[in-house]
Amino acid sequence: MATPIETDAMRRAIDAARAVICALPNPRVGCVLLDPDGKEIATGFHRGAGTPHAEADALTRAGERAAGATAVVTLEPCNHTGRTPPCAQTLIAAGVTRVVFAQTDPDPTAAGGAETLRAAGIDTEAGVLAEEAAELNVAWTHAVTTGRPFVTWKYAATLDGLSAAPDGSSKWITGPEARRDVQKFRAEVDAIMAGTGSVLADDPRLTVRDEGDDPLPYERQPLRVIVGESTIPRYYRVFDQTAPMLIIQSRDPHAVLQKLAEREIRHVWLEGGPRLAGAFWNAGLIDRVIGYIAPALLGAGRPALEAAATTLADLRPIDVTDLTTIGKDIRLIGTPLGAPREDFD
Ligand code: AOF
Ligand code: ZN
Repeated sequence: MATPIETDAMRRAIDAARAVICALPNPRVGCVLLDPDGKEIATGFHRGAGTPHAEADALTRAGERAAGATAVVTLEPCNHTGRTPPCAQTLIAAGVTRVVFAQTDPDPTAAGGAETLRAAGIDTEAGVLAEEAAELNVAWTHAVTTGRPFVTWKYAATLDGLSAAPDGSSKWITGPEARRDVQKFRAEVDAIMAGTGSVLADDPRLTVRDEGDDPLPYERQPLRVIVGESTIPRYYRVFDQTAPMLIIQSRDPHAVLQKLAEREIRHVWLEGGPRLAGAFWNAGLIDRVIGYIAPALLGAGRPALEAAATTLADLRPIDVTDLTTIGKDIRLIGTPLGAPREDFD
C-alpha cells in the first residue's frame, strides 16, 4: 500500500508532468524522490524525446541524496535502452530502495521495468493514482498500444451544423476566444492535418501561434500534413518556413495514419475539410471530436461533415466528456461511440 505521503507526492509528480505542454512522441512523465522520512528530495520531469527521462532528471537533481530514497513516478520506469539508458537500472544504481509508480508502461519496447526492479530487491508498487496519471498521455497510450496515431477531429459550425456558406465563405463562424482556444489544443499535438481542398479554399497556416499571433519557434511546431491529390501552389502559406510539412497523396485514411505512425506521430489534429473528416469518420478512425458551435444560423451551406449516412440507423452518438462556453460560442468535446446508443430507441 502506498502511504498518504507517497500518494501526495504522486499528485505533485503528475502536476510536474502536466506542466509540459507536449513531450510527443514521448509521454509526459513526472518523478518525485522522497527521503526515508517522506520529505521531498527532488522533482524531475521529462521534456521530450532525446532529453532525460523524469527519473533520470530527478536523480541528477538529487545527487548522492538519492541513496535510500523512494522514487514516486507517474509511469512505470522503462526497461530499455532507447534514446536514453533504462531508468530501472539507473534507479537501482542510484541506491533507491522503493519505487511507487502510477501507469504501467503500455509501450511494449520499454515495458518490464517493475520486474527488473523487483528482481533487484527493490520494493515496488504499481497503480497509485493510475487513472489520473493515464489522463496525461491518452493519445500516446492509444498510439503505442494500437500502432496508429490518436485522431482528434476539430470543427467549427453554426447551430445548424454548417461550416461554410453556399459561396464558400467561412471566416469567421466562431469568435476570437474559440479560435484562441484551438491554438491551445494544437500546441498539444504532433501533427495538424488538412485536406488539399480545404487548403486551396482557406489558405490556412496550420501552425501554433501565441497570444500575439506569432508562430511558436520551429522546433515546437507540429508537423503539417496535407492529404489529397490536388496540387497546392507554392505561394500558399502551408509552404512557409514556420513549420515542417508533409504532403500525402492518398485518400485512404488507414494508409495516411500508417505513414504518420512510421514517423512516430502519436496525435493528429484533423481540421478541415468536411470530405477528409468524412473519410476518417467512415473508417471509424476519429477518436475524439471537438466541436465549436456558434449560436447562429445560416440555413444553407456546407455541412461540417460529409460522411456516408443514408438512414437514421447510421446515427453515431458522441459520449460527451466536456461541454463549456468559450466566449459566445459552445465547445463540445466527446468520444464517438461505435454503435448507436441504446436509449436512442
Ligand atoms: C519518456 N520519458 O520520463 C519515461 C519514459 O526512446 P526513449 O529513450 O525516448 O524512451 C521512450 C520510452 O520510455 C517511452 O515510450 C516510455 O515507454 C518509456 N518511459 N519515456 O520519454 C520518461 N519514464
Ligand atoms: Zn526511462
